[in-house]
Amino acid sequence: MGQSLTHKILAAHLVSGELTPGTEISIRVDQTLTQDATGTMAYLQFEAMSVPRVRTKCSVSYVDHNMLQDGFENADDHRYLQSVAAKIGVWFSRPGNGICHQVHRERFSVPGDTLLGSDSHTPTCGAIGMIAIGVGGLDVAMGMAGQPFTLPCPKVVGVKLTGKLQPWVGGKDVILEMLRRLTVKGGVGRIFEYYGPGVESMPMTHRFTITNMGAELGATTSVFPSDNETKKYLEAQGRGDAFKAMGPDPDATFDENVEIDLDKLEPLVAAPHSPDNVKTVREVAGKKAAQSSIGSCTNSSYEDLTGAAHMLKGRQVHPGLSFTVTPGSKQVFEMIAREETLYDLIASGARILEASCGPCIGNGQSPPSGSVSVRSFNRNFEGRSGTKDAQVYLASVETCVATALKGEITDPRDLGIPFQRIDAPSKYLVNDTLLVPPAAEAEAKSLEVTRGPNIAPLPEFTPMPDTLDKRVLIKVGDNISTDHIMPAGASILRYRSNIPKISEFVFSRVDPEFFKRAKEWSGGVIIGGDNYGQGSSREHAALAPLYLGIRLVTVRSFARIHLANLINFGILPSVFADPADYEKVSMGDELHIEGMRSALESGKNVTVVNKTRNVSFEVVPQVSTRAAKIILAGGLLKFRAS
Ligand code: MIC
Ligand code: SF4
Repeated sequence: MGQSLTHKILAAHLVSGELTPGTEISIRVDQTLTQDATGTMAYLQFEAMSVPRVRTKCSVSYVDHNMLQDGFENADDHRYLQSVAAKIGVWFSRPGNGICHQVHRERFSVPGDTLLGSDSHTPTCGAIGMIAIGVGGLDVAMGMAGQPFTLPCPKVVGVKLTGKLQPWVGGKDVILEMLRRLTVKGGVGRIFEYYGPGVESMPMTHRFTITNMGAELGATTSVFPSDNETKKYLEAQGRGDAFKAMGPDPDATFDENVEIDLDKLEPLVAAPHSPDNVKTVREVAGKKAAQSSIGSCTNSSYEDLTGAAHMLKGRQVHPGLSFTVTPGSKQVFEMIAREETLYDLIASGARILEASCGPCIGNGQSPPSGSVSVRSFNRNFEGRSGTKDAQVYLASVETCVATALKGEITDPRDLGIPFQRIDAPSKYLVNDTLLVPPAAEAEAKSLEVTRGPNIAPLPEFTPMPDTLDKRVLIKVGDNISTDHIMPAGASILRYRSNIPKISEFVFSRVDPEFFKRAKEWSGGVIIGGDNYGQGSSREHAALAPLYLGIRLVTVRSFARIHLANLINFGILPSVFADPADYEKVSMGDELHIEGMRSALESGKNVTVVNKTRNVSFEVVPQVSTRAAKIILAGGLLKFRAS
């Protein structure tokens, strides 16, 4: 029986376990990446391990999220990150060099390698034939320290692409079609492996968009074969020697199968407030829009921006709408500047932002109240844009431009502009001046790490208690994202290296009284629905609740990265044994739980007594034997030290 590419790469990196879905495996980590919003924690944790230098083939620290610098906090974090990177053997991508996933694919991606990144869109590099997984900062810190990465072995879903991308249809529409069919939880515990005749003709820029936004399916990662397109891409980056042809065996079989006929796809959008609320553009066309934005790690490549400029050349952005363009990297920015593409964008009325995450993470460019914003980004959770009642639609670059020209949501096919496919350049402009190599080992020893006053020490980690007497602090519904739990945006992101301070904002956009209650009640229990914790990799969504005294989260089901983060910091993730028991608890109920430790030791369920309602129910810890030990110890750092 033939092997999938996924199994080939996993098998080559397997340290323990077998490739049987659901069982625990550990894999060797070749590369890591961090970004500044999660990186400060990751490096503080790495420092806490007392390992002098990273033990990976290549580790890179990016600054791309917290770039506003309205106050000392971001700048201090950047300085800390640069100084610690030099010392411990990590490349440093300076502010201005671009979004981690865009730069990593350009300068560091290697077919067949594994990559762990403290950002949920790390799977972007899967387009080049890597197994690239988004995880919390602590897992990256462990990877940098040379520890294998442990995960439940995912199922492999073969996604057969047939046909060819039609004019005005691209990678964004492919992944939106996947989201339409499978939903934001359809990918949990799965790796999506793309193959088939439709792949051969698909340019890299579209592949990167698909693997990037596979994160929105909740998937472990997504992967494409490394083929002739990959070779051309790496050669155009001046890195042809990194190429290695890799793909599934011709008779490979998969655990599950999906097939998409590219000939039949049409322009799609994800309507508010979820990436899986997918409709055709024509279904929502005509809605007045106040903003259209191109950018983010999903769609801000050279080809994306050149295509946008081609559509905009000699035309004007609609006067009722603000149009922003954020290049994905310095490379993209330099190339469009050199080729006057930038001129066409500016002349049309576009507002050009620096190469960073920017509006995607709510750092500026919030749309007006109640307005429609159409974005080439990957997430449209309520309030993420910084405007709670904004209606954010996710779409391809072409749909964003069509909307910018018309001032209302517009299918690019209805614009009357001739379609021009933008070919990948045979040479990208390579200028790595903002990429700083680590200091040599001998020199590194004497280097000082610079810490600003915003960097607070990590919270204290204590073993799991046996008995919990706590109240239900909050009860939430399905698909709660980490943006709900631990919001981002300009006013909060600055505290990413200060857990006591950032904990004041936990659930603040869902329930402004949450922090006050958590303080008054000395913590409590969180109750949730399905797919709890979807979205980002930010471990602050576990660390800050821990700091507030939360040791138990009970929901109907979890998203992958958040589940791992809860375990890493010693919070017990559990699901209702009977999902209907969700109805047996309300906010404020007093709960009594005994025997947490023995339940974890024996792998048994935990009984929760709801004293307020005089009922009890069982919850099932979502832990492997190893995870149970981590929680008992009070988190991964404690477990490792013991
Ligand atoms: C996001 O897109 O939500 C982020 C901001 O990139 C996060 C990381 C973070 O919260 O720092 C992610 O995707 O993991
Ligand atoms: Fe940055 Fe947005 Fe990509 Fe997250 S999704 S890494 S915030 S561009």
